[in-house]
Amino acid sequence: MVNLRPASQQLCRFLKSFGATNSSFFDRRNISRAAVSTMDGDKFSLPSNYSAEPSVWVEYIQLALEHKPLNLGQGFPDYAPPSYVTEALSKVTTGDNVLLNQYTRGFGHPPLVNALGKLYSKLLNRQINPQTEVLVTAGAYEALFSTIVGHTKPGDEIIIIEPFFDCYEAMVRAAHGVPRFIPLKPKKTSGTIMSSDWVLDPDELKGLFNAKTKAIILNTPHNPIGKVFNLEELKLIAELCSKWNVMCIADEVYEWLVYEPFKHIRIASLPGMWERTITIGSAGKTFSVTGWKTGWAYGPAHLMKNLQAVHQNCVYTCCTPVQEAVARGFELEMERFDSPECYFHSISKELVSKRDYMAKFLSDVGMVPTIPEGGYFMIADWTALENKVRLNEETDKLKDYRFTKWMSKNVKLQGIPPSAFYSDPHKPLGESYVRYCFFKKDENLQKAAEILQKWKSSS
Ligand code: IK2
Repeated sequence: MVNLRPASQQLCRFLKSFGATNSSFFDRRNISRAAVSTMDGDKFSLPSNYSAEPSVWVEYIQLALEHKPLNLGQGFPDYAPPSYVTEALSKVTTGDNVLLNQYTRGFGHPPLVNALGKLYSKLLNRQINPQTEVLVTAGAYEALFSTIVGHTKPGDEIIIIEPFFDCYEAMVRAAHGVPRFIPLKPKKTSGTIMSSDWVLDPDELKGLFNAKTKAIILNTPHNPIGKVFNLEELKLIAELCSKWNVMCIADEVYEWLVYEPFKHIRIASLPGMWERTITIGSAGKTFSVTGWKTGWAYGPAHLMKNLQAVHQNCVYTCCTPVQEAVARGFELEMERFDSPECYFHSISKELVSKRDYMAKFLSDVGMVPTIPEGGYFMIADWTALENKVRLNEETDKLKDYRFTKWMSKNVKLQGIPPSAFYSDPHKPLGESYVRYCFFKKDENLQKAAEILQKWKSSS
């Protein structure tokens, strides 16, 4: 038997090697009482457009550190990324061109914006200007931030499709915007459920658009459902955006993670949509190097200039060697784009068997998974197992938080509670589910299957 080292233990060791302890990084008890007594009161309280609540990521990384479960929570692979990108990074930092270790152009390192411009010009069948229509950011996170903050005036309404990557709402509120939510709902709850079974009610969507609507945030392929929006769904969104003069913020970080026969359609490629769409991508997701935190946004210059204004006064310029290595990665992939070796095509082939393996082991223990058509997450309804979980041992209000915490501590398998991806009034819609990431070593997925089987058959 192979010596299995759960991903969470690797993460713990990794974080501890930098001095992280098992106590909360955000432990307010550590703040000196003397400091509090002279600086308390409203003057230094957090501005009301920010929330002091730790995000689900902060909370669940801490949970993993403390209880050392097999961690299928956060979205990253637990094995090595393609060697050509990591080798490129080490060559860049030690090579002859020492200036590659210094600041580069603020709106994006020239080789990277040129590579992105070339790639998306081909994919969108239009000439994209790398100087004015592409911006490199500190992860897709910063691309989202620069887009939302750069385009939201107080009172502007932003439509967010639920469940949603949790920072969307926080960023809209930070910009004094008003989030308007619409949930994807499953058409069925038993049998084989595909992510395409999760749909928007077209009338509900139409009813959200009005004169105050500034933007809609569209995430396809979707986290956490794995839905790949189809042409008909995208056409409706496009039609409403044109009718109400609304921009579309297209979060497409999983653009290369799509399982056959499904196809990712870039909404910016639909008639009339280039002019009103900012599309966001991530090197972390594209090359499986999430720790590199490099992303981008592209779109028409008249929309991009607002993002540049936010970026130049916040981040200004991103890590030069990482940008150079990512650019080299793109150059290689563009050369072999039409071959099956191209990572953009081979990655989904590699992941589909992991997806199917996870769907089977979750079903075998009585959970009801939604089979994703894209991305690397799977949600599953766990409520048939409720009688095996001592939910009353956990204090959280929401059941999926209680389920995932209890499982992490007692069964040693960690997932993410999907209610974190809903607005407050709609959180109950996520309570019956858990989200697992299947971009993990086969032996760790096998270990997860064994953990669940053993737990299921225990009395
Ligand atoms: N947009 C979406 C939809 C994402 O999923 C992510 C990364 N999320 O990964 C964490 C998880 O869900 O477990 C981002 C944006 C941010 O991407 P980046 O890492 O490039 O900032």
